[in-house]
Amino acid sequence: MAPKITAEELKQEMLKKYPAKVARKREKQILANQHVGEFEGRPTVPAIAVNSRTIPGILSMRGCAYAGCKGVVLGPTRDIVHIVHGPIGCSYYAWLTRRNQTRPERLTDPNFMTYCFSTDMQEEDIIYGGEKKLRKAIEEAIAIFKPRALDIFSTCPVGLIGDDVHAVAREMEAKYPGVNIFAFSCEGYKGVSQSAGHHIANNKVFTDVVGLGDTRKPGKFRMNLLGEYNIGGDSFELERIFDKCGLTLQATFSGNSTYEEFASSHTVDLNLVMCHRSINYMAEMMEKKYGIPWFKVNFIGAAATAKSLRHIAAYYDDEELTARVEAVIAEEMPAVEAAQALHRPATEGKTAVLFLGGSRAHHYQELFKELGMETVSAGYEFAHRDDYEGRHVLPTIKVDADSRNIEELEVHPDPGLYREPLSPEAKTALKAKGILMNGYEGLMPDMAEGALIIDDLNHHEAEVLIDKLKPALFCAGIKEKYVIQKSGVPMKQLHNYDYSGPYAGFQGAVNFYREIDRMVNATPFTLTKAPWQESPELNAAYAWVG
Ligand code: CFM
Repeated sequence: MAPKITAEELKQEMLKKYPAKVARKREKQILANQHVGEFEGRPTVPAIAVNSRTIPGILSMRGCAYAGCKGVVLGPTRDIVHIVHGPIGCSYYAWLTRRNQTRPERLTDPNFMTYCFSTDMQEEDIIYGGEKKLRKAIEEAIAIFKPRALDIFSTCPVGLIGDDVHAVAREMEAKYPGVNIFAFSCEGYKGVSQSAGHHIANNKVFTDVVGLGDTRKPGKFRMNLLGEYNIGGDSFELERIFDKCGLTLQATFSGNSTYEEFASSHTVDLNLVMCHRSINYMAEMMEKKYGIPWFKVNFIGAAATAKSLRHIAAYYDDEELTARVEAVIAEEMPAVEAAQALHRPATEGKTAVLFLGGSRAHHYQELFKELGMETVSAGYEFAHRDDYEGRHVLPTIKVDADSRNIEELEVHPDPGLYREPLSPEAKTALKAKGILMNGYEGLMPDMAEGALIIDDLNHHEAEVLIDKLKPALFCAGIKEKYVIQKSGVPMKQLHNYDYSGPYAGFQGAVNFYREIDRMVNATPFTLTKAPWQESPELNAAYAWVG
């Protein structure tokens, strides 16, 4: 049954426990969704205050800039040696925990994914400097692994003591001219969340890798997929679909990717953007330098996958491609529809709440819609206003000191490689086909009015949500998982998929339906009782033994 409490009452319930100053800040970060106007045929929504510092002492779900740079954007690339300059914990706790899978073509192809490279900084290095140790680590890694490329990630202490990782990278590159060596100033504290790390990663990969290669994969329709990280095998499913459709995937940033694919990624005719938050910078910079157009896609949800494929076919405007895409959709959909028919009666009408990084709280609503489930509350850990409200609000976003901290690269057209971008008329024609070039419509316009939107959800607010909304399913990450389950609510990890997946594309949708049916209809946590709930007479009392 639908909860009786309104979004506004729920918000007040969350705020009432806070000291006045905290409540004043959170008040602007929690909103009852409303459609207040219209912009180009889509609802507009109220402005939400996001991408600002978490209040100290609050149990946030966020990660750090190092996580966004090393873990998220570069982590899934298999043949770059990723050296973490810092204490071992920063590396160890990021070691294979994100489930970004990879599949080298041949067994002999380099794959460093399972390794953990760290300079293991000690107190001594903090006091006397860590550059010497970093040089040694690079020499050792090159001697053993002979990589084409090697990158260095700065953790917090590196910035605090002033090690110059870029100077070390230059020096080492001079010593090993065959290896591309570059470094990231992605110290954990560099931004308010991992979002800063995405931007830092995009910048460096753009300046130091993209454009250096010329290994073009053959095909008539050549594209990159930006912002797909192959969690639980998602990229494998998308590669399967693209192959069937006759589309050439030159590079994915960065699921199942290689250095050479990044280096030659400027040779495509189209960029598809999946996760807007983590990679929009790359799409923008490639458009400015090479004239490569981009549009947003979503391959989470069978209907969304079909729609995105049709957009690609419509973009290329090729009869043969269009026919092939339609044939693939027709071939894939019966299995999806059969799975829907099987699971939907058991999931219909149930509710979900989604709190994830910067794009999945939106994308996954597609799959829940296909199960007849409603997303009653959602939000991001670190998204910006454009991800919530749509990119048309970009000119109104105030750049604060924390964001100014991250370099905004000045990019100019490449004199030899820049090709004429789409004309405004061509863009208008594409828009008529439903393709919004350089656009992203955002999470809130897509959600029902009255849904509660919460940025940077914390532990206290999650408890209120569970207590008052009693959702059938809570989707978040590992830090939240067990607390939520102990409250009797099934909890689905949508960062790492709970050791399952893929969930993207057509076969992924079938996997997801089965998993969600199982979870929302078997809730052991609501059936078991803790000993003190079953036998209240077991009350203990303090005793003083003198
Ligand atoms: Fe993009 Fe991601 Fe996400 Fe993200 Fe992430 Fe992730 Fe995520 Mo975890 S790149 S913003 S920094 S879709 S690791 S694959 S699941 S928080 S919603």
